[in-house]
Amino acid sequence: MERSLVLIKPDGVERRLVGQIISIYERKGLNITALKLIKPTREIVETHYVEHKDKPFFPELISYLTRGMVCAMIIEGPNVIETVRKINGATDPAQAEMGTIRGQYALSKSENIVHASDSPESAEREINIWFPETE
Ligand code: FUP
Repeated sequence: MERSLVLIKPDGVERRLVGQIISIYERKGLNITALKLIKPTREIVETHYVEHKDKPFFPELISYLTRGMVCAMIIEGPNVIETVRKINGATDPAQAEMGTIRGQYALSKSENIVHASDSPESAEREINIWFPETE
């Protein structure tokens, strides 16, 4: 059984899409094993996106993620990392298939509504950041 750290970013919470997005993961048959709404600190978000710290879009990315509430989840299931990234769609919503969350609900590459871990190692690192109490 694999785990993924999934975020519904502030645009998703602001637009009241939390329920609809969670139901997509649930209908697929995946299990949500931890869930919380959190207004993340700059430190949490900078640690989460440390791989992008030298990119030109980093300051914008940090202010986007810290501007409001985020719904953080641990999702478990067989092959969950690949499955959730497929459900979320391409990073750039303009490239995302229409059946995906980003394809349906997002317009911009910088505000792309959801995040999901890209490997088991990333998942464990990100779960430690967002759910330190579960470790
Ligand atoms: P993903 O793994 O799909 O979340 O995508 P990345 O790790 O490549 O990007 C992380 C976040 O950085 C994206 F969700 C949005 C932001 N980003 C930009 O704002 N501009 C870019 O050109 C690429 C990423």
